[in-house]
Amino acid sequence: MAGLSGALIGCGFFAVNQMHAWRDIEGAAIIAVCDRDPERLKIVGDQFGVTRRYTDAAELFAAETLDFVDIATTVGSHRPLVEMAAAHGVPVICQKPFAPTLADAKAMVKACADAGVPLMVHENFRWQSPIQAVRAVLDSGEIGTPFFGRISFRSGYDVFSGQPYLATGKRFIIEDLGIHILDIARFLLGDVSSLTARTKRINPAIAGEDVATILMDHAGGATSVVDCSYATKLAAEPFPETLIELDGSDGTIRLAQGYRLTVTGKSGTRVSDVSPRLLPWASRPWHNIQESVLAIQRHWVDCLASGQEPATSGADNLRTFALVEAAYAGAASREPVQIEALL
Ligand code: NAD
Ligand code: 89V
Repeated sequence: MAGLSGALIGCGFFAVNQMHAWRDIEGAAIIAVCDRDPERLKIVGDQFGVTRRYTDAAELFAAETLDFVDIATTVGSHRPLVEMAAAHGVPVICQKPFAPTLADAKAMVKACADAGVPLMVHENFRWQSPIQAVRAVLDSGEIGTPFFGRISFRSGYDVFSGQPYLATGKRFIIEDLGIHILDIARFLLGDVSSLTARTKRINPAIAGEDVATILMDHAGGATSVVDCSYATKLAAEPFPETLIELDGSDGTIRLAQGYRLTVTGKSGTRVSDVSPRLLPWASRPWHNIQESVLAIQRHWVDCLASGQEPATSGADNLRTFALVEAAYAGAASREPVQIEALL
C-alpha cells in the first residue's frame, strides 16, 4: 500500500502518544502538525521531526494534500474541525468525547456521511489488549450467554495535573472517563435499551461529578453495572485499569487488578496474565492506554485500505455518546432513560 499522508491537529498532552504510535505504523505518516498554541506546535514538531507546521487549521487544509487528519484537540473544537475536514473531503479521526452534545455529534456524523468521508472516533479503551482478551473469551462461547456484567473503574489517581481542564468542566467523570467504560459495556454486551444513573462529587476542588453508578438493560437481555470513581483511595492504585466481571449461562469471566484474567467455563478454570506490552515509548501506568492508541490507529489504516467501516465509527459512537447524555439526564431526574428515544 502506498503510504498515507496525515496531519495532526492539537499537539497537547495526549497527542504525543498518538504521534509515537503513528511513527510505529507502516503505511501512514504524519506530514504536518497544527496547534493554535505556537509553543505546543514547536514542542511536538521538534520532537517528531515534522517541519510543516500551522497555527490555523483552515490554513493546513488549504495548503496540504491529505489522506487523513487526526484531531486531538479538546471537545470544544471537535465539531468545527470535523466539519472542516468533511468540507475538504479528508477522512477524519476525532478524539473522544466526540462532541459537547449528542445533537452536535449527529451533525458531525451527517457532515462526514454527506461528504462521503470515513470518520472514526478515537475511542481506544475497547482496543486495550486485556479488554480484547475478555471479548475473545466471550466470542469462544466458553461461558455461554452472558446475563450480567460489571465494568468498573475506581481510582484515586490525580488526573488533574496532566489534564487541568478536567477539574473545571460542569461535567467530568461520565463525559471524560465513563464514556470509555460505557463503550466497553457496549463492546462486550451489546447495545443498551435503558439506563438508570446516580452521580456524586466527592472532591470539593473540582466542578463536575467524580463518581457515577449506572445500571443498564442491554437489548440482548443482559444487565450491567458501570461504576466509575476518581474519589476511591485504595492500598494499590489500579489506574488506569478497567476491571470486569461477566456471568454467563455456562461460566464466568473476571478481569482483576494486575491484569489477571480468570475464566471458569465449559472446560474448567483457567487463570492467565493479560498484561499489556510496555512499548518502547510507553511509561507505566499509562502503557495500557498507550498500547491501545497504537492498536486503534493501526485499525484506522487497515480500514482506509480495505474500505471497511471502523469499529468505533462516528455512527457507532453515537450509541455510546447517547449513554453519556442518558446518564446525565437520568442522574438529574432520578428516572430511567430510554436510549432509542435519543437516537
Ligand atoms: P490538551 O489541552 O493538552 O491539548 C489540546 C491541544 O489542542 C492544545 O495544545 C490546544 O492548543 C490545541 N487546540 C485546541 N483547539 C484547537 C484548534 N481549534 N486548532 C488547533 N489547535 C487547537 O488536551 P489533551 O489532554 O491532550 O486532550 C485532548 C483530547 O484527547 C481530549 O478530547 C481528551 O478527552 C482526549 N484524551 C483521550 C484519551 C484517551 O485515552 N483516548 C486520554 C487523554 C485525553
Ligand atoms: O482516557 C482518557 O480520556 C483520560 C483519562 C484516562 C485520564 O480519563 O482523560
